[in-house]
Amino acid sequence: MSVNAKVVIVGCGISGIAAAQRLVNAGFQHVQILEATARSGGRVKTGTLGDNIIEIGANWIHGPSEENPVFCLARQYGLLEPDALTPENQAMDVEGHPPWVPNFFSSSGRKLNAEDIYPAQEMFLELMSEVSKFESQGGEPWACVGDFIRSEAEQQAAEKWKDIDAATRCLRLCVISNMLKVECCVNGAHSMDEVGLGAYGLYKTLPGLDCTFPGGYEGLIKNLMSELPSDLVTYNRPVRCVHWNNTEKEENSLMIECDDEKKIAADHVIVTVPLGYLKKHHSTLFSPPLPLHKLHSVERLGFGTNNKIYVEFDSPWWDADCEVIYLVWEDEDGMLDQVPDVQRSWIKKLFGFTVLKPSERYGHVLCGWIAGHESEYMETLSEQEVTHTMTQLICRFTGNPTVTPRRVLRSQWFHDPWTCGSYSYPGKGCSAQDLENMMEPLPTKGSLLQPLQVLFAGEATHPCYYSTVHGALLTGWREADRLISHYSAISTSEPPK
Ligand code: 6YU
Repeated sequence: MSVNAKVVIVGCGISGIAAAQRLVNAGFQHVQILEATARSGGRVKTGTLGDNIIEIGANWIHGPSEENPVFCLARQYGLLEPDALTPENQAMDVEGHPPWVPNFFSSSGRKLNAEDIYPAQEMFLELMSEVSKFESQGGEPWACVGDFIRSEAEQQAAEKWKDIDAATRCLRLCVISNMLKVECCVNGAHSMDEVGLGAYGLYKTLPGLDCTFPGGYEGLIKNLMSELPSDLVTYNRPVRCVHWNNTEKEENSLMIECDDEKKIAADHVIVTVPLGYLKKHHSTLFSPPLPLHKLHSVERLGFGTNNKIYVEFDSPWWDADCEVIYLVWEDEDGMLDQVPDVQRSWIKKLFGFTVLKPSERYGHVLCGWIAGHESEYMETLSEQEVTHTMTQLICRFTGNPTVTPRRVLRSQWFHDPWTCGSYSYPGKGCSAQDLENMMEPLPTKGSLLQPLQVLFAGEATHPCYYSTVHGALLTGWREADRLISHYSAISTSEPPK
């Protein structure tokens, strides 16, 4: 098939790249990507800390197994370690919660006894797995995940832990606050009070124990880009407005206006801008504006911030087998995941660290995780202030006033003007229909206008793998396939010449 229609793709993240790859391979002759920044990859972004490769954006392949296209591509390009390729690794089903070896430290400078903590962790994980089931059942008892967890945990704590001493019971409730903060990071939400209880279960996990790219996630982008024509992407070319149903022009009803005033006529545009960007700029990005039902879904879906703070040390203060460190504040028995005074105590939102492994490769590097408005405030501080606060925090929790980080580096996704946060989650009142609305092309079905003018891809348009790289990639393929089927139908219905 050779198709002359002109397709413009807005954004060169994984979804835009995947759409372009599929269209070019199917014989589309005029495909162009317009990217606002000077690089490809969007939220797949690899950096360095000293000599170490670190991920500023996406970290893991979630569910690396046969059904995950990111896993299959990474395997094909030889980007994974042998461990990740084993059938045992692919078969492990951890439902989004890898069984990492934890260390717990408390705000009074003690390393906590894991046995005291496990009952709280176990209870929390059981409740989260109940949360996932509401979607299929309907009629949920609370509007948000936070309220459900708090009410159930309170009740169960009163029954199950009635005979244990008050200090241990209080500590376990503090652990639940910590677990809620972990979930804020996983979901990219400010608080679990903002995540819809009914819609939480829309997210589907894949089997496979999460793995990383030893040479960096961007290796995937580089490999995909090397298969595309080199002049396909125009960098530093932000799109200001997509004029659809443009009746002024005769040939194309679609015109893409860039920030530098350049105007590009096209037959189709695939918009892959992040939901955060869309929330902020939808009123100027589309003319005429988005239909109301689509706009309501843009508003209902959540898009929050999750940032990383990497910290490197000369020597470890955690156990050799430790994979994750949880920091438990002993004054947080109210099971809350938000701090009362963001400016003074933003650091309390950081749930802890994942440990970069193996240490032979990385040395002693931890990745701190912080979500929400506290994370957005952290972005406004200077590197020195962040380093100082991190140092104080670690000294306090280890009870060792001499522990000093060698280097610190943080991400700043909220203030990235082309992303405006990290990734999407289903907000309160969301349903599967909102994700359907997100992916619906314009003009909507039933219209007599030229079809498939504006198509939508990107992680926030996947019905069950939103917030992931594999979800984003699949949406790029989906929208390319929509156009491919459209043109195959036209070519087969044309009478022979
Ligand atoms: C994953 C992971 N991961 C951590 C952090 C972040 C994300 N994700 P892009 O934004 O890439 O591309 C759009 C482009 O458009 C971009 O280049 C812009 O510059 C451009 N653009 C914008 N405006 C424009 C304009 N006007 N004109 C022209 N161009 C414009 N995913 O699989 N594993 O470990 C993580 C993580 C800190 C920030 C992640 C992870 C999310 C992915 O990075 C993200 O989905 C995709 O890269 C998006 O690709 P895209 O093409 O759509 O947009 C159980 C359960 C609970 C439910 N949730 C669990 C999910 C867990 C998600 N976990 C994520 C965790 C981490 C740590």
